[in-house]
Amino acid sequence: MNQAVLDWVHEVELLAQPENIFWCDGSERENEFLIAESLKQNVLIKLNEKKAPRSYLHRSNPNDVARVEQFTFICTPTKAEAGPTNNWSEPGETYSKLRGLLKGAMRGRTMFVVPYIMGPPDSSLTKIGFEITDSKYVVLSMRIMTRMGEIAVKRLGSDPKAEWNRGVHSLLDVNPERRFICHFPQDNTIISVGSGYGGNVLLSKKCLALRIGSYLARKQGWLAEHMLILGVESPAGKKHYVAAAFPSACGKTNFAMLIPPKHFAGWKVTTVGDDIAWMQIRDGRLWAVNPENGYFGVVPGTSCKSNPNAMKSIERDTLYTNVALTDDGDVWWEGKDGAPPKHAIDWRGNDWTPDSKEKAAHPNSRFATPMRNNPVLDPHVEDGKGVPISAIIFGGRRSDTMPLVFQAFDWEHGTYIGATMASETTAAATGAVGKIRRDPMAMLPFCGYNIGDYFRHWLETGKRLTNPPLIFHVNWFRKSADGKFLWPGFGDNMRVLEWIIDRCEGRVGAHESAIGHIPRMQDLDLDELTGVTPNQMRELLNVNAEEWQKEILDHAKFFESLGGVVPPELEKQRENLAARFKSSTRA
Ligand code: GTP
Ligand code: SPV
Ligand code: MN
Repeated sequence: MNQAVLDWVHEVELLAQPENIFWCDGSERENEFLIAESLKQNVLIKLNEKKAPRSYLHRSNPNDVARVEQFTFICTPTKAEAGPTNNWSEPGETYSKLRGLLKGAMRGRTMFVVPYIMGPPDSSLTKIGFEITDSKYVVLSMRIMTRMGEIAVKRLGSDPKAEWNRGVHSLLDVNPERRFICHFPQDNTIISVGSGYGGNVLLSKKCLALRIGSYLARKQGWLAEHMLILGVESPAGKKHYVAAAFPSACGKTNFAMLIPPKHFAGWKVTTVGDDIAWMQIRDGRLWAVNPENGYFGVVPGTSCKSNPNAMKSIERDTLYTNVALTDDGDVWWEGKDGAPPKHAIDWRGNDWTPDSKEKAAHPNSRFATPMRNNPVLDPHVEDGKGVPISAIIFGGRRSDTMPLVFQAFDWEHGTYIGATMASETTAAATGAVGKIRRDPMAMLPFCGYNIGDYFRHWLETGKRLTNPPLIFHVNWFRKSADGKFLWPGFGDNMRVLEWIIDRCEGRVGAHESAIGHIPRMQDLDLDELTGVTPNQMRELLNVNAEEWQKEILDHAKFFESLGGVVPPELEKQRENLAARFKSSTRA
């Protein structure tokens, strides 16, 4: 074992004083042992082996069911480096505070050391991490979500100067008052205490792959993004890859596993990743890898109708968190196929019937499942050089203003569209749900440095691309006056994806509007689309000048709220946008 790792583990051991240390090797035997222990200690409930083979249910503390953005900190030497969108705290003081909290925190408990890599084994972007944790649930989840064990130890080797991420996690007493998720980008270090849930504690994911990842990406000239990656093959056999940034719980997993409607016979969508993309420039193009090895997906709403590929992926080997347990040992959630069970145990562990006021599954209940279970896994998912990206798509939940789809005029305009995107908030983070907030590139909670520098990094990246992806914006969530979704979404999103691919191939038309290129009705394949009237379709594609006046004002307010860090190119983009509206109303 690398001496630097040994020294660090020893240091944490002296501080947290665990009863013993368990070095994880990622083997099957180890997995069986940890599951058996977790069952004994009620960390896991075994599900009915016939209905959900090798699958388990975990219930988190009801005070601990989502990411906590208010307790997430970027600890850079200066506040300016963290920028206006991050909580900042001074590194020295923060280390002291965390040391105080970790002192003796693992007494009488086992301290696990989890070695893992993020990225395909032969990618130049791949990163090594070690996570120390006192949670078996975290170890079992990391085993699904990352390439865990020996592979990381071998890759690190014995060089004491080799780069690797130090992650320390302790549950403490799972108390929101002692819950802190702290990142030290300069030290490649993460310390997370007081939570046992998802993005707060699976340190590989949002903490390393996005917050530390984005910091490293800027330094090293690549992009770490909150994006799915999918492959789409036409009946003629031509394949494109696209990456899409939608905020948390806004449809990435669903889009990445899309099954085209019957009318699109011969089209095929394959998944490279469902949450995170690491992209680098080669031959003037962007190439993307998925650093993860599994999916940590939203459960409610997942059904054979909405996402059959996700249903197949979670048929077995799945670790569920905060769903309901049926009397026959199966899992249930709101939106699952079939009638609700007459009785179940809800996510809190209480009796539940269809008459209950409470939800059976928590709105942010999740599955963790290995990506190899995905029936449409892309064949290039392990390819270290990644897949070439033809289009980047931004999108969010907007009940008004944003049309179904539009295309940016160029990279700089696309960067502006990403920088000003907004969405209604969801249950993936604690706090109000359904409130509109600006969420640049879906990275608001995940950009590990100053957002102004992040925008600049996007603009710079564009200049280095001779064959840049085209940039689009989509909105699956526009609503009619009576509050219903206008667009059926899910598989029918293929109709929009086809237009996007055809734009990349330069073989379909569009109308040039003030906000970008928008398909005319005849540019979209709407054959056999049910439930959308021509009027609704017009509403979906409509750019309402009044709504956009408000939107542009809100962009200005947002940029202003960032306190002068926004690059002038993007301010100019807003002025151009406003000017295009003026000239189009004059015309
Ligand atoms: P994170 O894992 O939090 O990053 O979320 P995600 O972006 O992967 O979102 P996901 O695909 O899990 O979808 C979240 C919710 O949005 C689920 O309840 C879906 O059913 C719903 N959803 C996804 N796609 C669509 C769509 O096209 N239309 C509508 N109306 N709902 C959708
Ligand atoms: C998200 O919130 O974007 C997620 C879930 O993917 S979590 O891993 O909890 O951050
Ligand atoms: Mn996510």
